[in-house]
Amino acid sequence: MRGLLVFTALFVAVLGKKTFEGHQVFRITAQDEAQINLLKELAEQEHLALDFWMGPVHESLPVDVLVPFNSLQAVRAFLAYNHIQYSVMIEDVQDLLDEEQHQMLKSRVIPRTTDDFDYANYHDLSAIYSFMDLLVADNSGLVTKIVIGQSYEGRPLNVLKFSTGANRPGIWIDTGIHSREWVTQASGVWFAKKIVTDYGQDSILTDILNNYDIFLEIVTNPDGYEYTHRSNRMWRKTRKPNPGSTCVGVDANRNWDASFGGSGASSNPCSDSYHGPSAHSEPEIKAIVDFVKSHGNLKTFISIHSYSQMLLYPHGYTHTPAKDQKELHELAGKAITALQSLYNTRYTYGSIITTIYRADGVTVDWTYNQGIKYSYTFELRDTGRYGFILPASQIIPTAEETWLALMVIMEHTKNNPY
Ligand code: 0X9
Ligand code: ZN
Repeated sequence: MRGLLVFTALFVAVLGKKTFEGHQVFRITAQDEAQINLLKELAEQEHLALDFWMGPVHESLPVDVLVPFNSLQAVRAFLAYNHIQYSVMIEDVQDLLDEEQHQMLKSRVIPRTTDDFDYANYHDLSAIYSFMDLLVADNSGLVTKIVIGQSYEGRPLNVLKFSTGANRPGIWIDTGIHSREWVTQASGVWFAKKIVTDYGQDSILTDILNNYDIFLEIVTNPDGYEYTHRSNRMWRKTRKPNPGSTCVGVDANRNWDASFGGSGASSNPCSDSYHGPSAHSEPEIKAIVDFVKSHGNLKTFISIHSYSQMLLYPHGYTHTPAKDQKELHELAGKAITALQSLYNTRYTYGSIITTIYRADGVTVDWTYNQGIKYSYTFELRDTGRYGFILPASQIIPTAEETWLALMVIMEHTKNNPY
């Protein structure tokens, strides 16, 4: 196993991008807990190198899994033998990735202003960082770029600050903490442009920005994001090596000091939900922790993921309701109603543990426990047809509808000071 991992790592390092020819994504529908347990056993077969995009957790949620070409026969046989139902969601993952690359090559013109930027396409890290600089240059009275730290590989952790006055309470939004969730970074870019366009035009946003600063970290995991472009499109974690293991990276959404190390995370460095050696071990997370503490007056914290179409609030680690559960639940309902009004995209909502699955050490549990009442996390489009490989044609609709939900939460924040 170790030999295989070393070989794969060398392969990527020497020959470039990992390919997914003939790899498929299965959607598995377990009928009962026994089948869920069988799927958990399947997940532990490390030699199959399965990438569970969703689950397995409980019967009510489908299990999506990326199956490498060389493991297809074994997985099909296992499912058939155990009478577990499934369908093939993605016939050939590489076909989708080729199409995604084809779309990206179409917009290789370098924009000179943020009006020329191709919002309907995915972009690499340098293009997004250039976008931030253009936005600041064009809107210097409203936007500044602050660097809250450095990634493990030394990249700046850039945050856009939208502000119209000193000493305001803050609203935080982050996208891309999981690097492969590309529609989130792309939506973050669109939000940034939307804010500068609507300030002074839209009365509600203007009112929000006349009373609150908005902080937007678009590429929260820049090392991972660069890696998804250069080496492995399916990379989720940070890129810090794990001493004593050939596996790299920590799940940045399990690394927070809120029930750190609990059962909704993995202690295996090779797992995609590895919590890391200690809470806030990842520089990308420590930078946000330091920022939140030194700011001291954030009222809202929204961490954006994909996919599943969910709006979630604390907790991830316990069924004990958050003390603001009623208000958080009602507000989430209003936010998803607004979201749905645009393109009829349907979301579910509730606490993390009841709506998706138990997850320990997640961002918004930490921020909520810090006293940031309006702590939410989104899972954007879709519900699994394309999963993390959402076609670029859906970026703008996704961002537009999500913005309506964000506005509901931000306006509620403004109208309910605490
Ligand atoms: O496993 C996760 O971290 C989240 N799902 S994802 O596919 N985006 O990785 C779910 C955990 C709870 N949700 C959030 N805190 N966003
Ligand atoms: Zn995620």
